Amino acid sequence: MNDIDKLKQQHITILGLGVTGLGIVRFLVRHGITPKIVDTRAVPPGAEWLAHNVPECEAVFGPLAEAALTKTDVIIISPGIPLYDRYVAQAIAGGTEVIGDVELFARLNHTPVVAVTGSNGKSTVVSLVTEVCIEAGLKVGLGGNIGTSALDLLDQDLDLIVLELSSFQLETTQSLKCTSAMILNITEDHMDRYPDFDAYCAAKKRIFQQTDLLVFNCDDERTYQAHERSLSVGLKNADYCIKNFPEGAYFCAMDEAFLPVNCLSIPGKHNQFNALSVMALLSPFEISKQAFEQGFARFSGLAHRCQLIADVNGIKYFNDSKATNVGATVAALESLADDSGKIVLILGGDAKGAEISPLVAPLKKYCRSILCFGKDADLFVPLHDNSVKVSTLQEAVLEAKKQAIAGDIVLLAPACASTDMYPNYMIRGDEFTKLVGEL
Ligand code: UMA
Ligand code: ADP
Repeated sequence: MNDIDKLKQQHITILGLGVTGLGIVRFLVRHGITPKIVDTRAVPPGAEWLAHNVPECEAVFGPLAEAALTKTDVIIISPGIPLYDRYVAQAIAGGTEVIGDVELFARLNHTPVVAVTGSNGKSTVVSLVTEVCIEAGLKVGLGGNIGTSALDLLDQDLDLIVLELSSFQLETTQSLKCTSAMILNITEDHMDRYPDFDAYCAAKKRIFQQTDLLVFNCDDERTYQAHERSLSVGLKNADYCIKNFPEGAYFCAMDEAFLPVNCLSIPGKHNQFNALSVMALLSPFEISKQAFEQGFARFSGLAHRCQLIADVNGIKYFNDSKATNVGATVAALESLADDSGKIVLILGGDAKGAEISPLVAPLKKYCRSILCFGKDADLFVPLHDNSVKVSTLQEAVLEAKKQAIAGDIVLLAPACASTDMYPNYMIRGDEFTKLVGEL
């Protein structure tokens, strides 16, 4: 009996009706399975779609009670809900199997997979992998945490599937077989979800459970696991690294110069690391140098990631609203700063319980001043001699204009999630762009 036939004989509950839940409903319904749907929100994002398209599904919305998750064989859980949730834990203890959408995908998939996790850079790396594959003429599908349900890729005719995986998704995944997989880096994030940093790292390591080629960051030992086939990536001294030659700096693979670094359009050292990661991840596939060169040149970066949005009177404004943790903010400061003390940094929001001390040295070195807003503004204020607390992003932008002088950079890289004040980081970044446009 194949996995779909097995599912047809089981009682299935989908827990969560956001992007993931909807992907699961669509997939199951396509295969003739009618699941029960549960979400703790009174009106989850997918409620209207469900009522219009699959009204026959039993749906229970509102605070979870014991009854909602009992008498079910399998719960397919969304990543926003932790396994330690009281009612989920009770179901597991009672013998119910709990899996994620990526696990269901993995059980059914036969297409080669390249998978990427890490605290920062996932979306950029998987997008660049995809861009290079398209240049190489491959039929490639991109999904996972980047926003498309992995299950939506299953019924397509593809040569390769590229998955961005979050630690939340990996917690409920065990059957994923990857041709190559990488943990880009691990710095503190989501400390409001995990009991400690080790638990967060352990969730990320699950990406390597059945991987043929393991790729790791040579400067971050937590990204490594002993394995018979592995490749290291780093700016220096790695299997994939940058070397200087008389004619300039080159991306190198196993000591061989491959492409000049200046063929990459996206700026900053962290993006050079990302490009090297793409080369290592795609090494099992036969992809021409020309495809890499064109992909690297054409990819102009994703919005809200260290994006130059304006130059007003010699002051450059960068939107890095996707810097939702400390590691990303440090990377932005290190990438953008040519000289010390020329950055006016806007930060704050929901710090998600993170340890913020790694910001102290880079803030001191690179920032003229810091403007702090949002729920955790008071955490950041003491980190710099010249800090100002503001109540809105608008106030922050006006204050930044006063403080910055020609040649400076004003950078929104909040080191925090946006959800205390905005629906998501994109809307925060869009508002910043609009406010800067009004200066
Ligand atoms: N929620 C409830 N009750 C429920 C179900 C969810 O309150 O019954 C809450 C969650 O706690 C969370 C929110 O609703 O705050 C969304 O949760 P979800 O699991 O329904 O999320 P989806 O809409 O399915 O989106 C998820 C990922 N979201 C999370 O992991 C929180 C999306 O990543 C991802 O793009 C999508 O699946 C497709 O794979 C977002 C994200 O923030 C962008 N990811 C985190 C990150 O990148 O740092 C991990
Ligand atoms: P993710 O999907 O992991 O959140 P993104 O590519 O969306 O990654 O980038 C998120 C943030 O991390 C942005 O602020 C970006 O500038 C920064 N970033 C990108 N690549 C790296 C990297 N290799 N190391 C550290 N920070 C990075």
